[in-house]
Amino acid sequence: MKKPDTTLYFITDSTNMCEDEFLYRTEQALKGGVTLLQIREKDRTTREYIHLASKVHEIAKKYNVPLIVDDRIDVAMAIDAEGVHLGQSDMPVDIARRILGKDKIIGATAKTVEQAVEAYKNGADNLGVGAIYPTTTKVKTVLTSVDTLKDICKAVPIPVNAIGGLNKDNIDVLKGTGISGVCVVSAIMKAENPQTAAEQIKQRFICLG
Ligand code: TZP
Ligand code: MG
Repeated sequence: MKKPDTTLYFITDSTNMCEDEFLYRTEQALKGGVTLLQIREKDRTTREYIHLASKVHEIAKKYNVPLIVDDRIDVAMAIDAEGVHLGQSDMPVDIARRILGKDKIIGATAKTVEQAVEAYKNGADNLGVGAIYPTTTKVKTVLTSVDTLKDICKAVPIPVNAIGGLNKDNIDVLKGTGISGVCVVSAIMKAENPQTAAEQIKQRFICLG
């Protein structure tokens, strides 16, 4: 469980979508080859988050894809998700590790080599680095250069994923950086066909070699 395949890490966003549409699109993405799934909800009550996360978890299990809960260790525990993702203002990785134990996946956001090394030393299993490009997804972030991404990949032995504004037509800049995969929200969530979008992004990433 501790070695997630982060090749195509899809992060969901239910903004402006009814539940059925959201779950349908999430399942389409899984059919398209998503290897790791994260539920990311910023405006939900705890009860709503648990409700939606447990539905997503049921779907993810059908495809044998681990589910990561963004920010909320309590929600992750409530639904027995496979892991959590923690940003720089969320619970520190070492505390989350102590609470969740060694078998859960803990991912962390890093924008500098220092943050990456600290997260790794504190027990993070994987890192998300970005934003590489400006994003239309609601998030407080700044741009991270491809050079910093490369330096982070060299500095830590855990999988590093690029994130932010990525789609099938702009990931070539990531060639040679040492990343293990890409994190994508809108390029899949808002695609006309989430399954095809997932297939194409995965294919393009694999072709980068
Ligand atoms: N962290 C940095 S950028 C981002 C997060 C959560 C959002 C990425 O979304 P998109 O739609 O793939 O640009
Ligand atoms: Mg967060």
